[in-house]
Amino acid sequence: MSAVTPVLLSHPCIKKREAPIMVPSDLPYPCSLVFNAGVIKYRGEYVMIFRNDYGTNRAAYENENKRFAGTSVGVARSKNGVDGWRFDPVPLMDSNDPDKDPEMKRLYDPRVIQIEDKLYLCLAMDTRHGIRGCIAELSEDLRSYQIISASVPENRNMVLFPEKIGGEYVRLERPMPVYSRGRDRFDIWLSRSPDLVYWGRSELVLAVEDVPFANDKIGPTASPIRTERGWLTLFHAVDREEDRGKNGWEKTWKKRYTAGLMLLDPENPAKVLSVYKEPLIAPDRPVETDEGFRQNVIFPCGMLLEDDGEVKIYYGASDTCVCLATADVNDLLALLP
Ligand code: BMA
Repeated sequence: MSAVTPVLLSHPCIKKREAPIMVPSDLPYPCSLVFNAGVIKYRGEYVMIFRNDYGTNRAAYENENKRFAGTSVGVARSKNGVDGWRFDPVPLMDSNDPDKDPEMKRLYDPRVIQIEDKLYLCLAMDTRHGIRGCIAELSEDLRSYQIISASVPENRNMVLFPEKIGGEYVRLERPMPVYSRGRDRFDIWLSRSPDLVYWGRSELVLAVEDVPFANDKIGPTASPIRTERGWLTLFHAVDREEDRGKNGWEKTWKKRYTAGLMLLDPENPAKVLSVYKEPLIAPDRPVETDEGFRQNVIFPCGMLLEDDGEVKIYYGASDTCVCLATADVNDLLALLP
């Protein structure tokens, strides 16, 4: 494993909102951690779909070995995408739902996107026989869903492009080839589909060894944004250090998660036009480095382009709360010559 820089900072064009925009005590039902949220603009408001791990707290976790009782995926809506979140009264999906398929253990890390007039949610699905990446179609009121496609294990971190490209649906994804690549040497791939159900013509997009600030694995984060130069695309990057020790609730947490930036070809998004060689967003504030369940983790699942050129990036901080960073789209593109 190659060494990476001990201290990593976000690029100065990234403006982080000082306080998290959602914390566990905001939810109307039990919540230990709220994080990794996708966001879209839908029917005149912002809709956030977030992950909630519930059923323990730091003291019970550390002193009584009390683990999380479950994971749910919930929905909240806001007029401005920043505050005033109104929560749907019950989660959209819950790992303790008695009616769920017993093969499926839980769904998590939701990335929501609208394509034409339909809403879709990409999710990671833990099953008794491995982790599968799946796509669900959401009802118009966001109160129900139907899984329309699930990969074979091991795959997750799927994101859909917001429109068809060359007449096909396109997704980024992150298979986990442990057998042939060694532990956690994971890369970003792209697949295409005529109908969102059958996926194929898969191609490697970006490999972990192409990212200087990753020594472990990389993966997709949020649906890419179309710009005049191509698809503006975030990815997450992980570096592992064996002696990071205890930094969070667990006895040891060895990884750091940052976010990188790349530009993909507008017509053939399997082709990388440019990669920014440093992290765009790094865990560099106390809420990201010194507090929370898994410290030194920032994990974006949502990115939106506003009419005035502001890009909103929604990310989970320390697997504990939801934070918001913004940047000007032209400043981001300037990093990708
Ligand atoms: C990944 C996913 C994310 C999580 C991250 C850091 O493997 O499980 O949900 O944010 O690890 O713990």
